[in-house]
Amino acid sequence: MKISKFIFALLVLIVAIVPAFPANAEGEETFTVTFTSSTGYLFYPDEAETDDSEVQITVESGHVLAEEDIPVFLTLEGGCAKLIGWSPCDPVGVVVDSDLIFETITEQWYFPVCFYDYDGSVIKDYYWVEKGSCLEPPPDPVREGYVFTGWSDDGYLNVVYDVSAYAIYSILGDVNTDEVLNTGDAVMILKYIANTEMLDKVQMRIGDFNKDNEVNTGDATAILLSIVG
Ligand SMILES: [Ca+2]
Ligand SMILES: [Ca+2]
Repeated sequence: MKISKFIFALLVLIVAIVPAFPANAEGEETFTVTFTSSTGYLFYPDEAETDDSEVQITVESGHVLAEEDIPVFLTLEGGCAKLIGWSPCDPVGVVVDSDLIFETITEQWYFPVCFYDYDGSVIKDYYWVEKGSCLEPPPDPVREGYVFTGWSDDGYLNVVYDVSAYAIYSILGDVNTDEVLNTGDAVMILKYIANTEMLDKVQMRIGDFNKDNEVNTGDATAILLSIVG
């Protein structure tokens, strides 16, 4: 008697629980497939664009996920990510037999690139640049009493990280590059004129102290006068 009561109670319990399982109109089981992203929005093209970072679809058990089931990824405003896959796997072709969650795998695809002068002022800001871009640097900046010799970072030639390129200058006349204008510079120029010292291309520009487009005794003299004066 006790056993039949138990069985009856069990049947009541089963009847109470069974409708709680998700089922569609035909009585088939359904599951929820969730797509989520921490780096952008997800949406379906035929629906209004949203700012959701998570979307869900409900499908029948056994449904095979197809391209049209996968939401489109859009990087967050001001962001820089590109979708490169899904975790734990590519959803396309997956047979749904339980609730599933797919999360975007993204990588940075846009990078800020900015050229600055020695004082931190912006010379040219390219803002967000696509990975792998090769950019033109801005024209050589001009600084009184100095010679522009290049940029601190040449990452703009193949952008794969955030690039902050600062203008590098040498003191005009400082051919021995000891960061001070001194008699050593004048001596080096005189040795160059006497063919006993070589100057490279950058040193030639630095050594043209009087800016007559050549390195000559006038530069050595002007440097010495500048030191004395
Ligand atoms: Ca020097
Ligand atoms: Ca000169």
